[in-house]
Amino acid sequence: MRTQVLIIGGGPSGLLLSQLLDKKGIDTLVLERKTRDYVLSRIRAGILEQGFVQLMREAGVSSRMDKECFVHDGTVIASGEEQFRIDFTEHTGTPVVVYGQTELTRDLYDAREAAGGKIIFEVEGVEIHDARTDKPYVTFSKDGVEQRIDADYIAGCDGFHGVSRQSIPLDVRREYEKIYPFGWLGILSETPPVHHELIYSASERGFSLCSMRNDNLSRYYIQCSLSDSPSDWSDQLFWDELKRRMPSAYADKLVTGPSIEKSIAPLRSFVTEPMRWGRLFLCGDAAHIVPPTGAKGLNTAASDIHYLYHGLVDAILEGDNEGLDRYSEKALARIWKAERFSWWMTSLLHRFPDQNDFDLKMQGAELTFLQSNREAQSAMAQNYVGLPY
Ligand code: FAS
Ligand code: PHB
Repeated sequence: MRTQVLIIGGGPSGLLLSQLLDKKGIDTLVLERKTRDYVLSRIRAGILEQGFVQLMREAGVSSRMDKECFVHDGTVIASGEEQFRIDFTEHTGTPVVVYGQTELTRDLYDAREAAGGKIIFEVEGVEIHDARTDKPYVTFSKDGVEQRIDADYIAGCDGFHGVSRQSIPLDVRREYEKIYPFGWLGILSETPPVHHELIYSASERGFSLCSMRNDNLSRYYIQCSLSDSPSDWSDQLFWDELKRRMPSAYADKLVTGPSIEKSIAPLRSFVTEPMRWGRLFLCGDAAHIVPPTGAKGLNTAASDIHYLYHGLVDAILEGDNEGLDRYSEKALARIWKAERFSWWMTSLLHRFPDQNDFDLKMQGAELTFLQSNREAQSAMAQNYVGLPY
């Protein structure tokens, strides 16, 4: 088999790239380790920057999102009983969109199927060969049969635990990592959101976040210990702890109900450089991870896809390689700004086990400065709605 662009990974990065290239008449093939249902069972991101929304529109996959999404002009930041609002639209002219990653991935799968896109599920043992030549190829097995696909380019969209990043030699890769000493316990409940916008709360008991997916599907998170497991947290224990970590004005009107999903995500900051190795290009979580506090994970995958999509179109249709030659440099420039913002939001709102009284005073002063300074709020808003591509 042969294709122009082989995409490893059928998550949002791989599917969006495949759909965008297909609309330009460029042949792609997606290799996915799991089943479609498994991919869609993972509950992840919820906030989209306008850049992501524009890419979904350009890909012709935005009609359900445009109909069903929420548009948020701001967010609440709370500390104990104190709370204030950051107005994104006032500071930047741009809102954010609330539309679950699960739904946009479903829309992308439906679009690929409608377009006759080639996706091979449940592949095993994917290996990348000759990435440094102009004839790269991939081998893998499917239903026990060894297969090979030759390509002009390979996009590694296979997430943090994928094979693509590992295919770049260790003496070429430079990796940067910070592991946070806590996780996020998240639940999904068929209950009305406690507030019409998100509420990021810092409390002496730890961080919490109130988010949503629609008028009757809420997403809540609390900071938890890395030694916790979801089974340690009954629904009642979760609801009681969440209420302790938000202003009582919201806790008193929180509608609780049975969790329909409960999981713990570890928090890390991670970047690998470079994001290109010959004709292999890394995108999204395959190249970088952020703590979800700044809602940047999925949105940095989008800017990678933007740069790679335009680079591949210019190279394949015009013979102009500048976009591909500058891909890693341009993608990393924006990624590091998102890493900084995600680290800053996480440091601002979480309790760290090794914090001393001075550290707590610094955290409190940072929050008070953000609450009282218009320029600080403008800087936070610019980062949250998404810095330019
Ligand atoms: P993904 O990991 O989504 O997709 C990679 C795909 O490649 C997967 O389907 C995988 O099965 C496949 N794959 C892996 N290895 C393969 C191989 N060898 N061969 C073939 N296929 C292979 N971001 C936010 O903004 N907010 C959040 O709240 C948030 N919560 C998260 C919670 C968790 C538990 C995780 C892990 C991430 C979370 N993220 C969040 C970040 C998340 O949304 C990612 O940024 C987003 O999924 C990135 O998409 P992809 O780059 O497509 O990677
Ligand atoms: C979510 O709705 O899942 C969500 C929202 C904002 C974040 C992280 C997760 O910062």
